[in-house]
Amino acid sequence: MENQVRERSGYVAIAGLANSGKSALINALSGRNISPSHIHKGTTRIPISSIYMTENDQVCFIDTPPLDFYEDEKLFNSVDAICLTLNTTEFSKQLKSGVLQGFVNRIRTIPIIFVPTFIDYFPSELHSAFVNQISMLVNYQEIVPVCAPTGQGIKRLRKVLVEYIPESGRLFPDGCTSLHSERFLVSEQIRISLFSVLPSEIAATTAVQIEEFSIRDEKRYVRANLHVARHSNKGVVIGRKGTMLQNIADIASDGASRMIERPLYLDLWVKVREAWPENIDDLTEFGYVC
Ligand SMILES: Nc1nc2c(ncn2[C@@H]2O[C@H](COP(=O)(O)OP(=O)(O)OP(=O)(O)O)[C@@H](O)[C@H]2O)c(=O)[nH]1
Ligand SMILES: [Mg+2]
Repeated sequence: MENQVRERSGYVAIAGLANSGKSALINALSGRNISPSHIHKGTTRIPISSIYMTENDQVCFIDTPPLDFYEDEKLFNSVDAICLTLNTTEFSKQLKSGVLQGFVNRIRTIPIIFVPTFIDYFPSELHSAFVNQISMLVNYQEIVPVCAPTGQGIKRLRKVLVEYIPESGRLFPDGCTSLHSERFLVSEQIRISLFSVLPSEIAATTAVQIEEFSIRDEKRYVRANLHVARHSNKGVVIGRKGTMLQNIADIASDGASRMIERPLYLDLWVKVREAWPENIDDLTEFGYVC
């Protein structure tokens, strides 16, 4: 009898405290630079998805904002498995964190895979000590230590996660890379570029709002406003003779055109929306609150 190939398709959420390597992990697991990853705490503000596909398996990974600030219980209870990242450079503090323990206690029906991150800070002999400590404290499903930026442990983690995905027909069409619109993904690419060139406190308080998303001369044309939270930040984002803004546009259009596989022209404007991160109407307008 012929061996039937089993197809799996489903969802894995990535949860964890601020700066525990969630976004670096989704980028490594899905093989694409989709979610801004930066040392600033709270870089991820909205869940973002990235789909990994092989001939037989499809996994939609969902990166989430840090549990310290936000927990979308509905989302975490609707996935097939959760990767819970634990920054090993703050290992004891994170393990004892009330936020983390509360999360593990609340999520009772979804398998949790513990993922100690930043293991490149420690010699390999110590990695099993992290595994032992976690397994003494919680009723765990699996523990897979990783270093997302170098790719260490990523193959093994993918293999482990796929086992938690149910057998089913393919949920996502071939070639589909994310559940988000191209427009949203381009705005996140612009955010990634802000973090790579601006001081992090300015990048983190600059909202990207796309005003026009059209096709012109067979190119994707994107006009976007960068809303800074202070008047004094405007000059920094523009830079001397516009060099900083040009730099942001170059990095963002390079990343975005690779992502959407089409040439892209990016027209960026800097506006001031004084103290927007403290204003609920502004947060809603910029898509950070539903
Ligand atoms: N050395 C090392 N750096 C890492 C590792 N994982 C992530 N980083 C870096 O740590 C910083 C924070 O990583 P993120 O992926 O943004 O962390 P996060 O959990 O998504 O952060 P928030 O969205 O703010 O909650 C970034 O500069 C990453 O490049 C790792 O395993 N080793
Ligand atoms: Mg993040």
